[in-house]
Amino acid sequence: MRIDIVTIFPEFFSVLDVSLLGRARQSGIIDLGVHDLRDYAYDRHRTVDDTPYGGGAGMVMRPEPWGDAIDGILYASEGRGIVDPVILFPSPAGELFTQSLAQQLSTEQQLVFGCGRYEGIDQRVVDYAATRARVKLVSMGDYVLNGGEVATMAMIEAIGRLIPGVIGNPASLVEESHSDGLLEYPSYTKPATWRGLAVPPVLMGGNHGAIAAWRREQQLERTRRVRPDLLPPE
Ligand code: JEK
Repeated sequence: MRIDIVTIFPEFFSVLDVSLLGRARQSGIIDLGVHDLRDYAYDRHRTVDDTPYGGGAGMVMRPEPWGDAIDGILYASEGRGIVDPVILFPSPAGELFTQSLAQQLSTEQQLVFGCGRYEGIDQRVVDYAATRARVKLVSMGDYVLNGGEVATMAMIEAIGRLIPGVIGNPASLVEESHSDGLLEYPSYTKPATWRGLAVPPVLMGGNHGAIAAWRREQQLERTRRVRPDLLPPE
């Protein structure tokens, strides 16, 4: 998968060199390009923001650098033989980013993330991008961040680990896909007793039916308690 990121904070994404995604990049499964929006600015001060038409607090990102950055990325994609890229704009006004969306996006050839800052990006950038590619506004959740970078990082991690060959143990993904959308059960490892706290005896007994039933009950209890919205109605 090819991933492009447009941002005024390109250094932010240096952490993608390490860990799981770092190995996926070295092995060629993920090809990452990080683009500094200021390289596409029109003035020597490399300005990317301006005051909002109609008034209001804060600044809005001007469309011109965005248009040129997007054009450049899509032109390079054509050269790479990429057919139908998806452009994602993290936004508090976007559709909620879910595991289901992560799964859908993990099968795409190319994802382009447009990371806004300030109060966001001139709407015409999104409208223009939609004339050139499939475009989605996506939100990490109902809280306000300072920009799209942290959301992009989380989305890349969630999507990246679903790409075959990226995650070390594919059995974990198989187990996840059978979890019925409930919260996970609690996990334990050695030692059997730690600071007076024992591992639940059922897990020490080797009765696989009893273990499966216990884990299921833990999942249901947890989900009822903290995330009843995840349970099917009735
Ligand atoms: C992209 C800029 C910052 C801050 C004004 C007024 C109510 C806020 C934009 N889940 C998520 N939360 N926040 C983001 C996100 C934030 C961003 C940008 C994503 C670009 N900002 C900012 C204040 C406001 N709004 C009405 C909400 C707008 C995000 C994601 N993904």
